[in-house]
Amino acid sequence: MNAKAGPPEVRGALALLCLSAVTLTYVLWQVLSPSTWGHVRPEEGPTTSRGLGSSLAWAPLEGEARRHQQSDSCRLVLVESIPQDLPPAPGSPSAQPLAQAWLQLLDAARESVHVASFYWSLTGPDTGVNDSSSHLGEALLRKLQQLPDRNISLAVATSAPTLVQNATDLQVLVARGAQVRHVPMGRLTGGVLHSKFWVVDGRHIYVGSANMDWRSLTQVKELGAIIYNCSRLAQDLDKTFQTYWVLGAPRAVLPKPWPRNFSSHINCFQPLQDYFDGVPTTVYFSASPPALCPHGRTRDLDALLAVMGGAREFIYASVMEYFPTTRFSHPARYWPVLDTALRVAAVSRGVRVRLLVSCWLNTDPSMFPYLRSLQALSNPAANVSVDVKVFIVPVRNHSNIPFSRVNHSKFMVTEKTAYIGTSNWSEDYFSSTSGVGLVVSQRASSTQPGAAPVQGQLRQLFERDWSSRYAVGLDGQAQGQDCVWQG
Ligand SMILES: *[C@@H]1O[C@H](CO)[C@@H](O)[C@H](O)[C@H]1NC(C)=O
Ligand SMILES: *[C@@H]1O[C@H](CO)[C@@H](O)[C@H](O)[C@H]1NC(C)=O
Ligand SMILES: *[C@@H]1O[C@H](CO)[C@@H](O)[C@H](O)[C@H]1NC(C)=O
Ligand SMILES: *[C@@H]1O[C@H](CO)[C@@H](O)[C@H](O)[C@H]1NC(C)=O
Ligand SMILES: *[C@@H]1O[C@H](CO)[C@@H](O)[C@H](O)[C@H]1NC(C)=O
Ligand SMILES: *[C@@H]1O[C@H](CO)[C@@H](O)[C@H](O)[C@H]1NC(C)=O
Ligand SMILES: *[C@@H]1O[C@H](CO)[C@@H](O)[C@H](O)[C@H]1NC(C)=O
Ligand SMILES: *[C@@H]1O[C@H](CO)[C@@H](O)[C@H](O)[C@H]1NC(C)=O
Ligand SMILES: CC(=O)N[C@H]1CO[C@H](CO)[C@@H](O)[C@@H]1O
Repeated sequence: MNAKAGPPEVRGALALLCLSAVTLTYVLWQVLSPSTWGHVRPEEGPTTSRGLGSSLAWAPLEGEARRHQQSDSCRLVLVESIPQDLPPAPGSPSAQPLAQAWLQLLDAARESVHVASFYWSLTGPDTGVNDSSSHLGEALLRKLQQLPDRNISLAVATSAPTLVQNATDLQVLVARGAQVRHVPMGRLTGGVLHSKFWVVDGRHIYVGSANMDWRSLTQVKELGAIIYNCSRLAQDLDKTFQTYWVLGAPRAVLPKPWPRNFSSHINCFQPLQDYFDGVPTTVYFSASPPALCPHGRTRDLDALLAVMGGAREFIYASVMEYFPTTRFSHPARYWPVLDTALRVAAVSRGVRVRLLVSCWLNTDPSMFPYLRSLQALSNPAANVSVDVKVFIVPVRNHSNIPFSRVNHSKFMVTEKTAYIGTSNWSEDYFSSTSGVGLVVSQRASSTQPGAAPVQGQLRQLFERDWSSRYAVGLDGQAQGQDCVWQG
């Protein structure tokens, strides 16, 4: 299957989305240079990933060529973590448990595992916590340690400086033969490496909100996707991994421009078109910040604007925090790009907007005026439908575990498209912090009536959360001072 095999009507719809994003971006925010929106060049010849370091076992060119010819049959599965003692209502939809999916993915590995993660903290002692809920993280670390014994190379890109001082995971893995690079994003772009994804054997992918942290498996609400047997997409995402790898080398500088072999041919304008489990699918990966977007790579912010701009019925978004400002520069600068796109959708196109924002012990109360401002737009009489709720994960008897009991998910769904990302919604996450976004759209299949398109599945998960007892309106108990669940 190749890019031309996809259904033309889906391709047309996506191109339109890109165009509306261009218009929005252009009009709204002059900082975003429209020059990257040019059409990508046709195939630039076979690319290889051999630059990853000669000692790494990587498929030789012939192997890659063979894999390209092999007909892939991509399969996408949504995965999630639900914090312990927070059972969803009986009969409510759920995705595959993340821990199970990660362990299976490592079992399936044959040649190589590439992992990008903000930080690592897979064991209880790393965090100074003795709690039985860390056992899944510890099992995952053991399986990662076994990879070199199975003749599978393990390459890790993580943020420098190290966030969790006492974590020993990476030393343990290096001792077993893993290659680790610490990417000094602070020096390079003023941000952090915040991406979270895996590329396995250049053919399977994980992407989502979870870091390599045991709490992501049992104490934090996370959402992600695994795509199996999809080498063209996996090799495209691996190019983003390669950008981190290059920047993690000693004394690395930001290439300007990036060499041509980092260019992407799969993007907003030319998404991959394929049948996923028989379902016609268009899909691409975005990246941030712009400095880490080689030619042809759609910027994460543009991807979000394209998805919002394409919505005609609804936009449901679940994010950890929502600030139409910068977060890390002082004084904060107003940055209304995403906020405006939501307002435009609601007012100009009558799109139903729902925003679910996490509220936890560390939530900055200065977020609430912005949420109330968005909510204030709601006017049913004029068909303007905007609703904001905050999601509070009850701490229950888990107060011994720091930085947990929070919804960390970052996703958005419209009637057309699902977006799964790694960025908080404030300016810094798009200007200096590295992240990736998965943008995917499926058409209900006439031959496989049982298979719900991914945007339908994600909508169900959103609606489950939106209507759960832990999601409360802004006029409810959460006034911004108190994100502790009272119920
Ligand atoms: C591109 O080529 C350079 C030099 O050979 C190499 O270091 C780099 O890893 C390559 N990039 C990709 C994405 O393969
Ligand atoms: C290990 O992997 C490399 C590269 O994939 C391969 O050439 C070699 O034969 C493998 N060794 C074993 C013992 O399987
Ligand atoms: C990290 O290690 C130091 C020294 O061993 C210790 O004092 C500190 O409590 C540890 N921190 C955590 C979070 O475990
Ligand atoms: C952890 O807790 C268990 C029981 O809660 C206890 O048996 C064990 O000794 C503790 N381990 C450490 C290292 O404190
Ligand atoms: C991937 O494809 C192989 C055959 O090429 C198949 O055996 C395997 O089950 C597929 N994996 C998944 C998870 O679909
Ligand atoms: C996102 O925002 C929260 C605050 O709500 C912050 O603690 C976190 O570090 C940010 N980035 C991540 C990891 O999502
Ligand atoms: C609101 O939408 C309904 C149904 O689409 C329509 O009948 C009605 O005229 C609209 N009202 C306004 C004020 O636009
Ligand atoms: C927390 O409560 C659950 C039941 O709600 C119980 O099974 C578990 O043992 C408790 N954990 C601790 C550390 O008290
Ligand atoms: C914002 C968000 O995703 N909230 C969810 C957090 O986790 C619980 C448990 O699954 C859900 O019910 C919430 O809706």
